[in-house]
Amino acid sequence: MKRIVTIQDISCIGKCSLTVALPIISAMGIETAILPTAVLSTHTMFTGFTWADLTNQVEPIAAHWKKENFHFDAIYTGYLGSFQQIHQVRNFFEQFREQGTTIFIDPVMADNGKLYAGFDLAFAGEMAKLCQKADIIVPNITEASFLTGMPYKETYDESYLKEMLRRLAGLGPKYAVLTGVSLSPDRIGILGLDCAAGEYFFYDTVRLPVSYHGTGDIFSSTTVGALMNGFSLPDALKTACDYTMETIRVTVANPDSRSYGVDFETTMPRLLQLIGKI
Ligand code: PXL
Repeated sequence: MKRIVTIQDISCIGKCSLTVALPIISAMGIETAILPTAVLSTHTMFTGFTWADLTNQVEPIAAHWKKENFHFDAIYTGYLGSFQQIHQVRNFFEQFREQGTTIFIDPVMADNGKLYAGFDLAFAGEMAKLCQKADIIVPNITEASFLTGMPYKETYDESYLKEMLRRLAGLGPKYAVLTGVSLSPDRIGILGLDCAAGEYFFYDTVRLPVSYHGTGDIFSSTTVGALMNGFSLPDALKTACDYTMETIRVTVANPDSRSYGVDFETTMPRLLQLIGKI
């Protein structure tokens, strides 16, 4: 069985980060080790959340794993809490990257034109440097604007997105993928670039006029799970778009759904169908 490790926070309630990555990637038949960077009572869109920083645990945990000779087929990073944690993640890559290890960075820090609470431009600059180490990066357009210094635009065309991807490629990853790309009001999807080949790939699906927290983490987790199941990157991204959209659709239709996240638990069987497990 393949094993990945995902490095991000635990938001105890809120259906994002590790409470999404662990069930989704495990359900896809991949052993999912976790390296929690912080424990929060909820994600940061609630007011009054608690925060216990685990920065001082990252290095001892990595050292123990090294001693036990654990190997990972992929390292997937999401929400990181500080500058220092970016440095720790860089060291982690150096310690655990082997031939064939996929390094997948979701540079979670911003959306809708704004940085999330607690992040600043210095953090974005450091995240941009970390992207050099990645096989795949999956920023949304806001994150990509902070990573590249390009102005954020609410309305844009394909040439803006392609320019953004070329600048992301300049950071040094093998593949850059823009998420949440919408080239017409009722469609949403991804535009990716194979940086060495200079080839773009695109996929989109129906867009519903709603927005939920944690959908980016569902998208990234599904992409990593599909890659580990042998899917090509474009096919893994297509699976992630379809599963995320289906989950949003089911959540909107459920009168009892929670406002703080989507019902990925309900749509898990659909995910297993999409990857051909059932
Ligand atoms: O879904 C991304 C995410 C992860 N973890 C925490 C967050 C967010 C987004 O705001 O607050 C703690």
